[in-house]
Amino acid sequence: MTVAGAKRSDRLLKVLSGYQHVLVLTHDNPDPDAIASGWAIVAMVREKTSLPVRFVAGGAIFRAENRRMVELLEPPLELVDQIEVPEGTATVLVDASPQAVNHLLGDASLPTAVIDHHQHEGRRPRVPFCDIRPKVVASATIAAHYLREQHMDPGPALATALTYAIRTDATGLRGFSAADHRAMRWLSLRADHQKLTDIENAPLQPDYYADLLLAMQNTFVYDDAALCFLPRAGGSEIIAEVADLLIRHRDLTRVMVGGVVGGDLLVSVRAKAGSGDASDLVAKSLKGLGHGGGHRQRAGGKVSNIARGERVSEDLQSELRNRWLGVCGVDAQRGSRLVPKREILENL
Ligand SMILES: [Mn+2]
Repeated sequence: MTVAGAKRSDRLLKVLSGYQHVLVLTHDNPDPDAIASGWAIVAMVREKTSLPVRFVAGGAIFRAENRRMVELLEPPLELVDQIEVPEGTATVLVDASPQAVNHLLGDASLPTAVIDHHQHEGRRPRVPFCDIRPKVVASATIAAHYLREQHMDPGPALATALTYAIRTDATGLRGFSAADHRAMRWLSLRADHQKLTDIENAPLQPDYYADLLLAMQNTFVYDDAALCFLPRAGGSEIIAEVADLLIRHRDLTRVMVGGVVGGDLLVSVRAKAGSGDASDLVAKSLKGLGHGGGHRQRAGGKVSNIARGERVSEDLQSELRNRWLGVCGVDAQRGSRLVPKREILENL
């Protein structure tokens, strides 16, 4: 079904035209990039075909900025617990890998189309349409490119979502590609910059400060690597957020943050450019225990059904600590606290 020389978005639309329904899916607990890029695909399908289309993801949205984004921009996303895929439905997986287990399709069935920018293990998925570009910082860059190819006006809400997606997904990544710059320039003229500012300054829940305090108190430093197990995590996003904050530490080059959400241990790993591959570090740390993947500088993973309680057991903590120090090539040692509160107070 390949149309030689055609634009990629034309090829996608051609593939979809062989179906009666379109289901756009993205990863669980969708982040701005997942929301915006899926939305753009929905908008394109709506404008260019007469096919009924739905946009779904599992999980929930916790991060204050992302909730504000959804409130202000109203993406056509439905959060659901499970999906039914009726006969004749094309499934379009956006901002996620078919091999990953962090989406509603799981690894049980292959989608019709994949649009993504994560590093994929092994061979490209054998699907009718596949556009994987690990060199762009966000799936939103690919989606914005499709809209331009189709001469579509995204409108201020979608343009704002795509802009916010690229800004947030670029956090900690080195190297905006030429395509990312082009997308940002195009989107910037169309985005609502007041709304963008409102999203970035979303009101924070009182709990957020408690989560942050607990995170700082539970972060241990081992040479230039850090490890933090959150005693509690309201959602997956606080884990990622703490990892993003820690990796900005001048002297740290690799960090791992873990927390229990819904009975699963979720981890976020960050590596500074030139200090190893985060997706590799997380995959090796969780080998045999769970799954992990992502980008060179930002990655995540999951160990399913670890405990009934909110905390990670001491045994699992020490196992992961040993593995983490091992993959980071750091000698086994007692960690020092990131924030040695007593010393700080004594030195006042
Ligand atoms: Mn993304």
